[in-house]
Order: sequence, then structure tokens, then C-alpha cells
Amino acid sequence: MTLKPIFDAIERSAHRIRDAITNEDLCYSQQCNSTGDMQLKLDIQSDLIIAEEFSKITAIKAIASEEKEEAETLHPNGRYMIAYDPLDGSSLIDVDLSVGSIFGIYDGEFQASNMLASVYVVYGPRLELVTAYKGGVRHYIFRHGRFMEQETIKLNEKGKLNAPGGTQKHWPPHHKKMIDGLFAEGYRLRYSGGMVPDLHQILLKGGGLFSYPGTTDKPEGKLRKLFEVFPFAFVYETAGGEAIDEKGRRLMELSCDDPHETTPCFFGSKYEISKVKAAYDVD
Ligand code: AHM
Ligand code: MG
Repeated sequence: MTLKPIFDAIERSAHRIRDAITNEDLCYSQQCNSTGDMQLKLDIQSDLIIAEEFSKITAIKAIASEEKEEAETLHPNGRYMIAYDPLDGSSLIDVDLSVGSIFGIYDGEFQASNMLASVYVVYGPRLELVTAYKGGVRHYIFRHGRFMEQETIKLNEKGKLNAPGGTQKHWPPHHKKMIDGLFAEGYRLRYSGGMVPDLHQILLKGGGLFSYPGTTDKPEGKLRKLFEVFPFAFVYETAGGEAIDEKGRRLMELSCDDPHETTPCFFGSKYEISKVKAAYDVD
């Protein structure tokens, strides 16, 4: 069975969310999501748009959204399960920075080992879409009415960018030392606070490191396995990079017991990940 109807539904959602970002009100909704973040009306609207588009695809058995507590069954006889973050980084919209949607597509239960494909959309000056599927990371830019395929994305062995997440005063000392070490080697700071554009930039500019460690205030990190971490781990590994946790385990080998579970995470080219493993003493 092909994933084309699912990719098409994601494309339709992307256009509708892009429209909503451009035209809708930015105010808060007075509701919180499962992580306790105050939801913007746009978070809720993006979630509704995606759920509506996915509900038309009978091959989709169930969906889980960062904006909802529980997974939802769409078509009991469907085959695929999809977990998604409808509008990641939405708190950056008021200052007009790029944001994104993230999707993980599973053949079976929501476990990284069942992931078949992942997709993310970037709402920036341009509308872009990236898929990791069947061993390739494909990049599309929306121009002249359609998504046009660009060069396949591949990471170099060693990159130039450093995107360090989390509040610095809460970083463990060995993490700070590793981040400072990369800067001392000549790495350049590139961090907007939006996971999608930050990881997209590293992928398109040849490589680097994106890190979100466990910190004294958030020992299990901030980023959610199902909605943010697994999909990008799949993209980075497919592009020839690596994605690990603070114990040096592949993120794609981690289990997930609760849809909103988080994990410390590191995504990068092979060289930068070797630096992480040395700093965390897990090589
Ligand atoms: P969100 O899902 O509430 O938008 O939060 C996720 C975002 C990611 O896009 C980004 O990588 C991270 O939060 C930034 O966090 P911090 O500001 O702590 O570095
Ligand atoms: Mg998010």
C-alpha cells in the first residue's frame, strides 16, 4: 500500500495551516495542552485541520496529536498510525519567525521501530516540505502552484553549525563543556527556538549539532519522543547522520510508554555526535 494519500493529506493541511497563520488571530485560547502549555487558537485550529484531512484517509487507523491527551481511532480497519505536532514553535509566530508541522507515520503501534516515514513542513518565507521515506530524504519547495522536488538531502560527516537548546544555567557542566568546545573549534551559533527551522537549517547547510539535553529543571529534556524526537531522528539517520540520547542510545531504539513522554536528544552529523558521546562518556 502506498503512502501517497497520506502525503497528499499533509500537503493539503500545509496549505490550510499556512493560510491560517497568515490570516487568523494570534490570541490564546484559555486552554492548556497535555504538557501544560497554554494553547494558541492557531494550535487548536492547526490540529483540527490535520485531523479533518486525515479522517478522509481510510488507511489511517489512529492519530495522536501533541495538542490532545489521548490517541484517537479514525478507521478501525486502517493500517497506519500517525503522531504529529500540528504547529511546533507556535510561540514564535508573534515575532514572525519560522514554525513547522511534524509527522511520524507508523506501520503498527506508536514505537520508533515501527516508523515507516516521517514528514515535516516549514512555514517560513517559503512553504517547504521534507519527507524521509524508503531510504531517502526528499526536499520540496512550493513554487508556481506545486511542491517542486529539490536535491536529495544528505548530511556531511562534519558540519559547521551548533544549535544548543535549553536554559544554559540549567545545563550539566559536561554539556556546557562540549558546547563550548564546538564553539572553540569554529562552530557557529544558529538557534531560533523553533525545532523545525533549526534542524532544517543544519540539514540543508551540510551538518552540525542540535542538542536538547536533560537539565536540572527538566531532567528528561523538553522535546516529546512521539511528536518531535522520533520523526527528526528518522530524518537525520536517513540523511546519513545520527540521533542519540544522553546515554548514547539511538533515539530510534527507545520505547515510548506515554504519548507525551520526553527525552534528552542530540541530532547531528557523525563527527558532532562523536563529540557528544565523548562528553557524556558513552563512547
Ligand atoms: P512547543 O512544542 O511548545 O512549540 O515547544 C517546542 C519548541 C521546539 O520547537 C524548540 O526546539 C524548543 O521548544 C525550544 O525550547 P527552548 O526555548 O527551551 O530552547
Ligand atoms: Mg512542539
